[in-house]
Amino acid sequence: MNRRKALITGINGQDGSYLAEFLLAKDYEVHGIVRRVALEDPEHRLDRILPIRSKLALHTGSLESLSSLYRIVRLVNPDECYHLAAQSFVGHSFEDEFSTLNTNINGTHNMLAAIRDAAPECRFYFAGSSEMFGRAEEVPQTERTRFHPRSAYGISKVAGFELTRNYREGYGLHASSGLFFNHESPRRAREFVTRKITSGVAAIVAGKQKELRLGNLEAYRDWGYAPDFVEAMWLMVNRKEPDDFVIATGETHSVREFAEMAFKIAGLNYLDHVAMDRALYRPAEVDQLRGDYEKARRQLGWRPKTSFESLVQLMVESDLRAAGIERT
Ligand code: G4F
Repeated sequence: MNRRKALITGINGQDGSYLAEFLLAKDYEVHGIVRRVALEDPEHRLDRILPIRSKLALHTGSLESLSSLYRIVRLVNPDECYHLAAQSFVGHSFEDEFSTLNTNINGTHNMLAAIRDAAPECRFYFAGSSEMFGRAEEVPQTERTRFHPRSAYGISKVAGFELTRNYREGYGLHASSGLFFNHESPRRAREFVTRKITSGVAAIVAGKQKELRLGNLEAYRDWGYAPDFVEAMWLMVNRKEPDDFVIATGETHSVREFAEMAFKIAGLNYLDHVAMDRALYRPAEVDQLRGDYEKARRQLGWRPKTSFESLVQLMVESDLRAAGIERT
């Protein structure tokens, strides 16, 4: 039997790399779209997929270019497409609203149009975000909670979500969106607060850094473990009917709690090292996110497997190891 073919945008991101490993383990033929500059500098730009690179088929293309995406989709003729690529750092979206909106909205639109025209039987997954709820009017947030995004990033994800829904309803595409709450791992980029904290802890233990400057410590997030979450993408795509699902842990913790626990795991008191920096506050903050994954539990049989404590621990330990600190 022919192997099923999956095409992933953002394959070298945290989620893309875990998803590629997940699909390879299921014997998929895995294709990824990367920028040309990434192939020229794979050690740095393809770092997360270097161990599996020989098992992947990589294609150069740009989300901004419908024709390049159309060409790749026609060539690969995938059974499943996971659209994960985006400008995903909310903080940066305040500095450059225009490129965030352009890349994220047009990128999603171009992918959907390429699939519709070149491979209409291909099943499509869109990486939606809990940032779409923004100043949420209810806690926990469900698939029925109204969107009130608080950043260009959140707005771009609402637009991508609506485009995906419209291609499903208008053109009959098997297109689903995951409303993913924050999901972290040792592969998280250091600009996001969890990894900034755990890599900061390791640098402090290694004596390379004295303090860690953070912004709003009172923001609450529903933090899960990325490898648990990518499985939900696959479950959605392989469901008979396309639909949208909240994927979350159902627990919420503050940035302060994350920092306190991360420092404690390394035997330190966060109060001795964390400095608050007003410059790191966002012009509009999302104060509290907590997702209700009941629909995913009932209809996909999905549930998170990794607790908040285990997540913080595995991230701290990974950064300590990377800093050359062996613990007993
Ligand atoms: O780690 P963050 O930058 O993640 P954020 O903004 O919640 O977004 C992440 O999760 C979304 C899912 O809901 C994704 F869609 C999105 O792509 C991304 O992966 O910030 C978390 C919180 C914020 O409230 C921020 O204000 O941490 C607060 N924070 C406090 N100090 C900080 C810092 N965030 C960062 N990045 N750096 C700080 O120093």
